Amino acid sequence: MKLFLYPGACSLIPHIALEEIGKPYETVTVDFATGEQLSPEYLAINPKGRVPALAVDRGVITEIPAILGYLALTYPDAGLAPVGDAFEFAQVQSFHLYMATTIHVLFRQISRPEVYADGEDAHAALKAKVPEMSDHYFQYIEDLLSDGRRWVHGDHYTSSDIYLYVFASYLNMGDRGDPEKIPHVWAHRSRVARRPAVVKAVKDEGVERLFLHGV
Ligand SMILES: N[C@@H](CCC(=O)N[C@@H](CS)C(=O)NCC(=O)O)C(=O)O
Repeated sequence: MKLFLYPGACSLIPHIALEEIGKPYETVTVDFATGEQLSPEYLAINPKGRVPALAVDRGVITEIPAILGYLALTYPDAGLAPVGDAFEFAQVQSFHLYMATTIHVLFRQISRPEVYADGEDAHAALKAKVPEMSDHYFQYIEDLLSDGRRWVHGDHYTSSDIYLYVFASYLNMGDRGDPEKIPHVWAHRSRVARRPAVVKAVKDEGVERLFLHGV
């Protein structure tokens, strides 16, 4: 397996999942600084011009929820999702999609405001709205964790925990929501950060400052 990533980007989620699985894989850095994600070579791999992309024996998989679902089904022994129970598996997919379609899309208003509107004033307005909506979207997860559960879905660590950990860590950037409003999410982040697979992937990407800060 070959994972196309950019250090510290959302591609860290499948990178951690691959570490948890423990099977051989390699990583390829797509250099956003030079716009490599839009190069003809990379667009031939992922025509969407984004990371992550996971190349496997049968082709390329894009979209984090799809990659995580593939890994969970292909390596059931890693326990990244309850693949033997359709209802519980749907809960994991539901959480992945919540992260992908709400929080991830919201944070893109900061990293890529130009895809939503033109002009400096519009970009400033898009960015200014993020902290309020981030607090709102994270509150749903805070409520979920406030019954004292250790992991997102209860007693078992799954890929949902990886997804949450990465996006909660982005709050360290200081421009997108208040960690103090979500103490259960923040404690959960520290639990995930103690896992050897997480530390390994974060260190391999050289992004300790954002992802291991304050854990
Ligand atoms: N829906 C996609 C989103 C992927 C995405 O937005 N990736 C960002 C990095 S976090 C990216 O490649 N950005 C490059 C760009 O927008 O040019 C997924 O879940 O995989």
